[in-house]
Amino acid sequence: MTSLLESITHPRQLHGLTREQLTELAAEIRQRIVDVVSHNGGHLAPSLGVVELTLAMLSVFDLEQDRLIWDVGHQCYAYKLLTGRRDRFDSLRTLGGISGFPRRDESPFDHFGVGHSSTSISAALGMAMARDLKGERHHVLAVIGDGALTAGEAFEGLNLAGHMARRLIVVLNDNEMSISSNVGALSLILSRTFSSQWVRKSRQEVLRFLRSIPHIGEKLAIYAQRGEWSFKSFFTPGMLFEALHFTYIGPVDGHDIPSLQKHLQMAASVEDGPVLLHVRTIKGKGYAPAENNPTKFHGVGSFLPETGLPVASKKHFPSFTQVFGQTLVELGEQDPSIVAITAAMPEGTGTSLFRERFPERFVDTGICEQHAVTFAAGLATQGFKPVVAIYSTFLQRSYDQVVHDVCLQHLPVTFCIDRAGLVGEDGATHHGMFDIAYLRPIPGIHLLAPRDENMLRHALVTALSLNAPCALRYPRGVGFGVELEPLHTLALGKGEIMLEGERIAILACGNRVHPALEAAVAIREKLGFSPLVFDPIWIKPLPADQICAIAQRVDVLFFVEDSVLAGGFSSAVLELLADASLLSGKHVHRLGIPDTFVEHGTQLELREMVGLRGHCIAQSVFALWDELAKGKA
Ligand SMILES: Cc1ncc(C[n+]2csc(CCOP(=O)(O)OP(=O)(O)O)c2C)c(N)n1
Repeated sequence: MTSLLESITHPRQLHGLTREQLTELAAEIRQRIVDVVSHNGGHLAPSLGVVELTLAMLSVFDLEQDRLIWDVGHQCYAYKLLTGRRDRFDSLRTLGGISGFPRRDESPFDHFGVGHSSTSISAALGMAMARDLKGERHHVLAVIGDGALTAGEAFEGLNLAGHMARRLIVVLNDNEMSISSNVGALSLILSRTFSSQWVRKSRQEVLRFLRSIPHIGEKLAIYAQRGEWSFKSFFTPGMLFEALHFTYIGPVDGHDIPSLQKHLQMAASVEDGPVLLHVRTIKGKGYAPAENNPTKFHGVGSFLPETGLPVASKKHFPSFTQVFGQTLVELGEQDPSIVAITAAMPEGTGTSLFRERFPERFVDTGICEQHAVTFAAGLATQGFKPVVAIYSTFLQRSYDQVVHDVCLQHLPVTFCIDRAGLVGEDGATHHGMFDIAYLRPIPGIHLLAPRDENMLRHALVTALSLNAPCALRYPRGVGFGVELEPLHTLALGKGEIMLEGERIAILACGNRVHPALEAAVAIREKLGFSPLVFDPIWIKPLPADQICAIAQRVDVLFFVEDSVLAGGFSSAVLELLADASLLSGKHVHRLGIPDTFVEHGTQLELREMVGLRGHCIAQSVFALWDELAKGKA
């Protein structure tokens, strides 16, 4: 049997398909998504949930004219399959393959690049204004999840959209889930439903009542009848959006293609301002393991498609995240002032363990990194010890809050920055490359880069003992399998010589210390002497005395960091040494992330690419050593 999906070469072909054909296509798309994600990993449940919505939008709108922005973009797999990337879909999230998120440089149908949440309404409104200024007529759509709608930026977008009153369609993809269950008062409003029978009955009663008012009654009834949806909005979540000057349509069954098409057309017909189309979907729809456990299947590694069980992994050791989560619980047992805070990532950050043990001292703020930080600052003013666990890339959102609300007021907030460094398959939007560079200049902050799981535990207990702002950064993935020691605090601003040596010093930070030690073995074998390997442990305050002493002992300084070179750890050390006039005559070589956005691939591939693996470090040392030898010859 020929596949319908294989016959789609342009999304406009969907306009001519029957209801049955679209339903058949939905099944084929689901199958293809499950097949590919079971190999490559990816955002399965979000993508499965919007298959019908994607088909309906593509069959109603002309995406060569109209603009469509997916919020976060992790749900775009069906869209990619239907907009020219079917043949490359097997390469999803792999090195050199297509991205897991929409990207403007990947397809003309990807109208806006995304990865971080809650940007869609703002971007769509900008596009709507541009359209109007240019005198064009196309539609602009933003598709935003109920999780993404919890963020401030989404509300800022709604607020201005209601004020500007431009033609704009916001499709709310409501599956009652963020990664975990959605949180906040908004989610309670969204789940407010009344049976349509109840709405119809009430509608008739209200109309009868309005008509009975002398003189103006008939007019009032006409206003009330203006649209069933706007009437319904009094009794449904629409109240909120109507108050923001949106026309509210819905809720609509997000798996009923004809109904979606009808309501999308209705939304497209509204001329006088923005519309919010409320669509109810089931996360993971059509694949039982994902429907049954949408949190686990939000983002997954490889799994067996028949069962949904993970493919046996080579993971031998617990991840940094798990070690952090367990240690936080251990510390929470001893110290009732510890409060754990996450911004919609309880599982991802390991704070779900704390939530289970101390529900009253755990807060999931929703996708609200800015609020999470200021909220923590508030707790800290009252004698609590908030631990804010946020991925490096998402903490970028709360930079001002870290500066203004925490550090400027010297508040003891501990930032646990997971996914620091190259994260792998999620790619450019998700690498935690910048945290050292953006935190280092803030007065009063302490910054630790634990090299392994043991040091992560010590770093956490140290941070909580400081009574000052402190951040610790640690990477995605498994640790190095070191034996866990009893917890102890670390001496402030003291690093550790990991290996004594001569001539060359390798200053490696965080998760690059063990690979540097690996490189040192190869260097000793090949060059006949051992380099010195130093772990600063602290990026701020730097172990200045130790670093200056090392610089006086060797001629070659080698730096290794899983971070941008611009403003990162090596920059900090070079500033220190330049200020101390200790750089003259030194040969300096820096390994880290160059001044470019790094694409997607496995963590190993990407680390290899930028030269951060043990053997790459050794190769770089050999290359420099050869060059120096040539220079002397
Ligand atoms: C600023 C930011 N914080 C956190 C995330 C991580 N994240 C990705 S998807 C997601 C949940 C989104 O929920 P929703 O918008 O409802 O979409 P769904 O996955 O349920 O379809 C989160 C928290 C992110 N992408 N961006």
